[in-house]
Parts: sequence; C-alpha cells; structure tokens
Amino acid sequence: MDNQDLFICIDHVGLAVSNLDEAIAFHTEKLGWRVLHRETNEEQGVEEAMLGTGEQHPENAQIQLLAPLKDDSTIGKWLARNGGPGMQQLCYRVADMDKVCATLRERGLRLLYDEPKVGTGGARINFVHPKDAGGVLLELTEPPANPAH
Ligand code: CMX
Repeated sequence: MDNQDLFICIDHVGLAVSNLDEAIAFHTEKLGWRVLHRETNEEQGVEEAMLGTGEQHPENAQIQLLAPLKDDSTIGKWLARNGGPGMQQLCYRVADMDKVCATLRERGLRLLYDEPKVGTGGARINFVHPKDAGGVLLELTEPPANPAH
C-alpha cells in the first residue's frame, strides 16, 4: 500500500432497514446474497447482518443490514427522519485505526468518537461526521486479527 493510501478497500455499505428478517429475506430470495454473519450490537443499538457471496473474497465489499433495537437509537431516528429504509453509511477498512483517525483529525475532519468503539465481529470502529464527508456518514473499521466473520 502506498504511503498516501489511508484506506484498504470499501468494507461494506450499510443499509438501514425496519425489520431485519424481512430485509434478509428480500436480499437473499430476490437478490441472491447470502448471510455471512449476524449479531446484535447493544451499544450501537442495532441488530445487523452482513451479506456477501458464496466465495466471498476478503476485500470484496459486503452489504450490512442495520435494524434498530429501539425507536430512539441511531438507526431508529434515521429511519424516522428519512421516511423509511435506505443507505445509511459507507464503510472503509483501515489497517491502523489510530493512525488514520489522527491523520483525518489533523486534516480537520470530525471523528465521532474520541476512542474507537466495538463494531461488527469485534472490529474497532469510528465514524467521520457526514457534514465533514460530503454528506455521507463514513464508518472506519479495523478488523480484528482473527475476524468472527
Ligand atoms: N448520512 C448522511 N447524513 C446524515 C446521516 C447519515 N447517516 N445521519 C445524519 N445525517 C445528517 C442529517 O440529515 C442532518 O443534516 P441537516 O442538518 O442538513 O438536516 C445532520 O446530519 C445532523 O447531524 P447531527 O445533528 O450532528 O446528528 P444526528 O442526530 O442526525 O446523528 C450522526 C448523525 C452521524 C451523529 C449519527 O448517525 C451517529 O452517531 N452515527 C454513528 C453511529 C451509527 O451510525 N451507528 C449505527 C451503525 C452501527 C454500525 O455500523 O456498526
């Protein structure tokens, strides 16, 4: 990776959905994706599923379905504000979260968390505020050494 590169690849695209089982049924039965991983993240207020293909290459982006655990969670509020499901975030994979966050802060971007939190499969995650990223909520993820998915 060139010194200038901050990101490894698009890790996933996050879709806010009202009902996880219904969204999984649509994406598997109509679109042919497969469920690679499913978990509940209480801290983020979501029940989520990661979708991919039968021969998922590690650097092929996945689809993340995000359903709210409560109406007043981040995804619950997003669904209410946007009038239903849709694309909530774009997630870039990084090798060194602390270094990338420091670089982005130096460049004037607001990171939502002072320290990374725990995301999908035990990854370290942080977010760039959408107002500092062209109107797109950017998640950053550093996968664990031994990923759970
Ligand atoms: N994409 C683009 N713009 C967004 C957005 C999104 N997902 N969410 C909010 N915004 C915009 C709003 O439309 C609003 O714009 P206007 O002021 O022009 O109307 C502005 O951002 C509001 O910003 P805010 O008042 O600072 O905050 P919100 O209460 O809307 O929350 C955010 C926004 C990014 C702070 C919140 O969504 C957040 O904390 N996200 C990170 C955590 C998260 O998304 N968790 C769920 C996923 C978990 C996972 O991926 O594992």
